Amino acid sequence: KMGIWLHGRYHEMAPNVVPMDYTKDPDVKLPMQLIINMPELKENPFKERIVESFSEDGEGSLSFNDFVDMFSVLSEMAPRELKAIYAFKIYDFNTDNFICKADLEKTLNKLTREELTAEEITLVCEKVIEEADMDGDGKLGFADFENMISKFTFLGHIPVFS
Ligand SMILES: [Ca+2]
Ligand SMILES: [Ca+2]
Repeated sequence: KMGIWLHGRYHEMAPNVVPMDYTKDPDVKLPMQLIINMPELKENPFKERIVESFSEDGEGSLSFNDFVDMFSVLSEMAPRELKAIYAFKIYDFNTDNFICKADLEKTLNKLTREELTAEEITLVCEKVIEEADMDGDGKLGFADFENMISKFTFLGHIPVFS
């Protein structure tokens, strides 16, 4: 049922491009600009990163499959572990598979909607990395990241669809 509803949502963004019939697996992608203007995403401070993280071509365009994956992961029913994998991807702004201090600063700025000063952000990030970095390399791999969200639970909640 969700698939049909999602197809309707995908179709309505570009009715001239998205066919009604998906049985022939058409090669259609919609650009990020259309997706981030959906009511579910447009107020989300992570909207560009969310869409990029689900874009198989990495350019931010979403095929219908990518689009379905995005809604599945961001739904309330998605398993916690899967949400953690995508939160890691979304927070990894420079896509090097680590969360470094700069990634974490950007994340915190967005999570707090830029209500903290630059100094406060720096202090919090240093503290979080110090506490979560188990192998001591100064950045967070996925295991460190899971450690982080168990200690600092507010960082585990990507502000998902509003
Ligand atoms: Ca990174
Ligand atoms: Ca580490």
